[in-house]
Amino acid sequence: MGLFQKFRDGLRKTQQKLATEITRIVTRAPKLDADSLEELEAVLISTDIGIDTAVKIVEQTKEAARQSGQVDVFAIARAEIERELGVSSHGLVKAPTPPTVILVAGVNGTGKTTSTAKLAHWLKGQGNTVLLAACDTFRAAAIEQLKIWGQRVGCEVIAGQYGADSAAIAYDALEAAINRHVDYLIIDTAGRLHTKKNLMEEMKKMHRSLQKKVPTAPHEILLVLDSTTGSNALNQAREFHQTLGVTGLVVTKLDGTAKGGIVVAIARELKIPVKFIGLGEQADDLQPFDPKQFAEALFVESDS
Ligand SMILES: Nc1nc2c(ncn2[C@@H]2O[C@H](COP(=O)(O)OP(=O)(O)OP(=O)(O)O)[C@@H](O)[C@H]2O)c(=O)[nH]1
Ligand SMILES: [Mg+2]
Repeated sequence: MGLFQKFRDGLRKTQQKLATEITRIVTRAPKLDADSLEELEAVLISTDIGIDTAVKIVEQTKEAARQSGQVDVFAIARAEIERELGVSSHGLVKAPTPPTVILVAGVNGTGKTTSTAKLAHWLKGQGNTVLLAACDTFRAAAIEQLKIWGQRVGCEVIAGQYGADSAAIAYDALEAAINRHVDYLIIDTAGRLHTKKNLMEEMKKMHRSLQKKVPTAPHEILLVLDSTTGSNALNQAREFHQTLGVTGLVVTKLDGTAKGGIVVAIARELKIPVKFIGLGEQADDLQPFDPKQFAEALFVESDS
């Protein structure tokens, strides 16, 4: 399956909702009267795209209708989304000398462990060697979960005991990554609420521990956000960013929601690049984020 088709399939719930509703509004009132424009705004907002973006799309639609009477709402929306998300996609940072160290953070259940494994799978597909570190020593079965994923995607997992100091395991894993000359080390961490000070301190400790070994590590701090949690995801991101200095976002579970517009709201509000999106539960369901493809997958009239 091509990359774009993956995007299309994963975002189908949001796309179908938009296509159905926009088509209904435009068909009923091609000249787009005030009521229709209001309805259009409500539909856009219902996908969590954010009020500012919804208003901009509606304003442009109104202007286009005034000028020509012929309006392609989909094209207007695509252009606006692309403009807001920025033209270029942001790849992963690469350390000048390997290993590139990626720390994966987020609240409970957002998809950290699966995204860690999917990212390893993707990096391997690009010809890299990858080592995983099981630094969630807290949740029952978290270590086994990562080990199973490790087998699935063909990556070794460095792990310790439950209850062990996650910073010490991160340090050992980095040492192992250096000794084995791997290209990437990806560190899975325990789910933590952004409001819990001691848990956020633990993240910082992990960070310092890595820096003792490699001063520039971690090279990426990826925050995993669950798209189905709406504005909560935004609040989480703000707090994590303040404490940790997040370098990129992974927005997961977009396949399970009709509120995929949240990606736009997140990117605009936080100014942190969305680097990957999760579009399913399989190893190859994590895709590098591409603003143009995203806009095209979301706003398309027919379901071809
Ligand atoms: N449909 C779908 N499910 C996902 C996606 N990403 C993760 N999941 C599912 O979400 C659930 C939680 O994923 P985990 O990776 O265990 O989440 P976590 O953040 O590591 O959870 P904790 O370690 O408990 O904090 C699992 O059932 C995953 O299969 C996605 O992009 N799409
Ligand atoms: Mg986990």
